[in-house]
Amino acid sequence: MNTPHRLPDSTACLWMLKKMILIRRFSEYLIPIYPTDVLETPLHLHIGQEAVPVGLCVHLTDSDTISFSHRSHGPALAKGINLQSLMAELYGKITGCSRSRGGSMHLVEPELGMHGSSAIVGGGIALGAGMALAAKLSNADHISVSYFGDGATNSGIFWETLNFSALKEIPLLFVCEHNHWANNMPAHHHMYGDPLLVSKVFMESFQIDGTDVLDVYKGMAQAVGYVKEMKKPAFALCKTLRWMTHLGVSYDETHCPENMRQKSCPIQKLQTIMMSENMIDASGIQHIIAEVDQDILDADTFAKNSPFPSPDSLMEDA
Ligand SMILES: Cc1ncc(C[n+]2csc(CCOP(=O)(O)OP(=O)(O)O)c2C)c(N)n1
Repeated sequence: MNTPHRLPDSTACLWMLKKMILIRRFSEYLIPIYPTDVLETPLHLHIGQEAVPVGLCVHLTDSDTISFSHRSHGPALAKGINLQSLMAELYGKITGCSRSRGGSMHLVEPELGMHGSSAIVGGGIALGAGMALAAKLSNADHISVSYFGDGATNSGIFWETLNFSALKEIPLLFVCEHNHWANNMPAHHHMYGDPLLVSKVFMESFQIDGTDVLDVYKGMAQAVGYVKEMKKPAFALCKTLRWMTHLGVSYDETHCPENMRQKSCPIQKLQTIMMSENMIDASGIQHIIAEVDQDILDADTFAKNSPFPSPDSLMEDA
């Protein structure tokens, strides 16, 4: 946990608090909707894991690119995806960010560096590397982020991309959101040791407490700063907890019961520190929640009122 004198300024703290609340409230909003089957997509929620994408994205510019995986809402919202086009995509509407073709696992917003992701575990890692290579070849200043879960570290593409990016010195930040589970398989069943031990052979590596947004803020400042300055790859391992079952909207009471969730809640941790530093009070927090909830309601109305794609458009983009 950061000591107060290392706190980011109040603008950064407020930004991070708002983004984490947005990811949390957006996810919670979907919980009762999902079982009614009006959403045309599976859902992999980010509840409890908000600190990782938020503590990362606070350091990224709109030009920095990012690829992520099936668990996409956290990084997409942290990077700034339009809430209405995200909601419409979940409803399978033509106004969705992928024009209804992608669903939750394929969120795009090119203007903000989200050019595409992959639901194939590990697939997004290579997309991130491609974007980093493009940045290098065009002498651009921006960097690329490959954002993935611990389950992706046993895929061949992970190792290939570590090797390729170190060899070619591309500006790529690997961010492993290590929530200890790949579907229903615990990490020690599919992972030999800790990916950080191995990544250190290839590149500069950072270990981060992914349940504490201030630790993510600090670690990512170093990791992002390194990639931007050295124009070389780096690796950030963020250990966090998966509060939900792998898929869907149930809390994983077996592996992450209520007391564990309370102790590890990244939003509670930041709120407590900000309140003790007089950066915000209880009514300020309520105000943020009310604003965020209104935005979510507006997005829901927009999505519901949007049309489905017409059958004639089936082969468009094919
Ligand atoms: C190549 C491939 N194998 C299997 C799957 C099925 N699958 C979807 S998500 C998942 C677990 C991924 O775990 P992790 O990468 O740790 O991400 P998390 O769900 O924990 O965020 C699996 C096995 C898939 N989509 N792609």
